[in-house]
Amino acid sequence: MSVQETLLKHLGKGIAESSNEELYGALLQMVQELAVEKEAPQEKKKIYYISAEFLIGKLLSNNMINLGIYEEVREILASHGKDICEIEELEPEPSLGNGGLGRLAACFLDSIATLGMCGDGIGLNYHFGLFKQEFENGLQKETPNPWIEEKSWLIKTDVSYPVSFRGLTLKSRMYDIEVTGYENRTNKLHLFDVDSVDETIVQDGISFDKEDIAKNLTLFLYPDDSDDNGRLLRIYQQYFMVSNGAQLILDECVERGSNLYDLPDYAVIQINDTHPTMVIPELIRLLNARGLDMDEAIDVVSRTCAYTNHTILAEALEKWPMAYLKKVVPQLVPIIEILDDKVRRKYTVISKHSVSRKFSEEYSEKVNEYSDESVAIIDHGDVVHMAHIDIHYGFSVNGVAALHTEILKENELHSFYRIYPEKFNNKTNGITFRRWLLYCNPLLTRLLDEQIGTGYKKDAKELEKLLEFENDQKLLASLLEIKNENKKVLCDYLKVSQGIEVDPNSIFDIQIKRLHEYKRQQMNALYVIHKYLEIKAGKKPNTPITVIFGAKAAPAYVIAKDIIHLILCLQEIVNQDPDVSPYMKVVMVENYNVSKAEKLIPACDISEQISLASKEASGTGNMKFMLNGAVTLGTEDGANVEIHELVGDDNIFVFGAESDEVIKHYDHADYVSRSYYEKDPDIKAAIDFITCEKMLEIGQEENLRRLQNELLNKDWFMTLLDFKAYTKKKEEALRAYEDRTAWAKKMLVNIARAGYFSSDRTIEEYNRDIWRLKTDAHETCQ
Ligand code: 26Y
Repeated sequence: MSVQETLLKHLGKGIAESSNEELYGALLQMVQELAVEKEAPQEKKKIYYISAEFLIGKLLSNNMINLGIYEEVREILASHGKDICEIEELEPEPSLGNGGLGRLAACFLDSIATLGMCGDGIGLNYHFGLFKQEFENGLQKETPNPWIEEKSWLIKTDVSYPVSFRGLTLKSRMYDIEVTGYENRTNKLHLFDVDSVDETIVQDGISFDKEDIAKNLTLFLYPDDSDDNGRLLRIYQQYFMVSNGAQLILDECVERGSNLYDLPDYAVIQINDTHPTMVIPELIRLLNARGLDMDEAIDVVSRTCAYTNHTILAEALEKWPMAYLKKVVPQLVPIIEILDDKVRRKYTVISKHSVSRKFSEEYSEKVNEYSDESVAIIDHGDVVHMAHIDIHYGFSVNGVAALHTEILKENELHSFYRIYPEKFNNKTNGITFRRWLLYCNPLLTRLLDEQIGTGYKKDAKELEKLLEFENDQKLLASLLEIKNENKKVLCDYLKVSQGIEVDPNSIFDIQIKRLHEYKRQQMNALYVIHKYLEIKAGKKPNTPITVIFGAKAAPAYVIAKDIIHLILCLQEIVNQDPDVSPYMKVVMVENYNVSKAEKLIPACDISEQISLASKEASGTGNMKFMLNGAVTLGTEDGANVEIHELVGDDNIFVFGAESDEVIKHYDHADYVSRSYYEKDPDIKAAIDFITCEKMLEIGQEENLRRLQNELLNKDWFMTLLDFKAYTKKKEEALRAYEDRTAWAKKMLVNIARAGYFSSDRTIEEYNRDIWRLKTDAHETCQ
């Protein structure tokens, strides 16, 4: 049956006579059916990607692209007077993640299926995704963000497992979402839920009864990116996820022929940060129950699990007090104690005899330098260090960008690296080009198709073919034209959605990511103040600039919310000031999410990646911007370092202290922000402005004073250290923009070199070094 016939079958009436809602429903059903048809046989060995977050974003268009029917559907609809974009708008966005880590998991699922690998995701079916952000009186307000409707991507299965907590056993329910690969197989995202969850217990914004686990277990995605509160519920969620995951994995592997002793031949489990770490003791417990003794079970699990670290921020490394675990999952406690005991014994043996078959003499001395404590699982305060379980009892530990992995090896996890150098490896993050180029930037996609052919869609490295055209004036002009078109589309959207008018001929400078002090949105805000004061003093820029922010702050993260307040106040002051607004505008996009990113990224000229060096593990927004022809203004942090290497000095604007210097400041505790304020009149003026009369007139004094005080007396992420270098580099970038041809060349080089950041490359490396699935010689189980 043709696409048109199938669509009509689901509609039951003509396209022109159908409403957009009816068309959306029919398309969803049709795509669902086509996806199921592409489910492929299970292979012997399978990758299970287990993650508390899968920030999948809207799926309709993405799936149609992967199934190869997007263009056809668009044309059919258009021929009946229907606009596919309007239909897309009807889909609610599943925001089942906080930010980078969750979006990475979604990109990885796309690439795993696209590369034809047998692999599923395992997570939780949160009824409300990351809170919806509204601005009210210049402050962030959080409201629930429902996404599950009558017609949805969720397929209810009859798979169910018992999961026991202390004094409470719940029966789970598994829902599946089809994961379509680009012109390849369909895999699954398994999301676990409980039927008893009750959405009516949510009251007054996003608050609810934290005690009633049967009703609240999968109600909400945890809205903190790194701060912790409501900790017990988080343990309930994590255990529920991993216990279901472990039971599913064991059942599936047995069905494929495993006798459980050979589990590593059937499964590899990638643990996405420490949130799913309890899968290790849970699998050991389940294997014990199925007849393996403790040592056998530990050995099997250790050869099955691999761990990815996404942060070096101490406050984001999960540590659970033993008392909490005893309260929620007492059955895991004896196992964790055994895991800790084994680690401690090993080191006692080594330190007593200074010999070991595994370690050379010199090596074991090195181990002695580090007290047993730094690698212990349960510390003297009876707190369990989740990452330590992963590192001792997993076979692989990877960081997410070259610099990040080096910092893990040399600093954060150095004592582990001394013990297990062979476990450590880097896997620089990547993004799926299907969503972040083909879908979000059709104009650029079409230009690339015409210029270099379509091979880059399967082999992203082919984007380098573009380099041949570096001096092709016509192509350079087209790149500028496309950027301009995308900027116009964004202008229209900003006008309609937020009532803000922006000049499409201004320079679009964009910083979109979670709000966190280490990401330094406050530094960008200080730049806005600096520029405002300059324009007020008569120093007008040649080309106007539009500074765009988008960010959600964790509800309990006070300073982050103060920074949002500062930006919203600046938006008002700058945009209302007739002396300034012709030259500069500020936009804080409300409720930043995946769908908004898809609109913002293709329209960007300057990509702000300004974290304090050493703090951003990788970043993935930086890659999305580069791929869409934005030029990075950034520090030598995370994957920016690799972007710099790939594009060369001429095609990126790099500034600021490097990670070694930053780490030294922390080691010596010698950074004093106030001294920068006192030394430099520009810094002083910008900081003083935060609480000037004009600001206090429109803003909240408490918030503004608290933020100013933080910057002056603490500034833990060294905003003032880099402020001067930042403004200088930004001015350089703004000047460079004036030479349109030279700028277009920078755009071209960025697009051409972005191939490395395809998540297909990342996943191939995971498979080559960690998962070792057979991808061509099909070894199936039946
Ligand atoms: C412990 C809990 C509160 C928590 C919840 C979410 C801790 C961390 C997170 C999320 C972390 C995260 O998103 N990390 C980001 O991962 C990306 C993918 O690897 C990186 O690109 C990015 O630099 C890193 O901040």
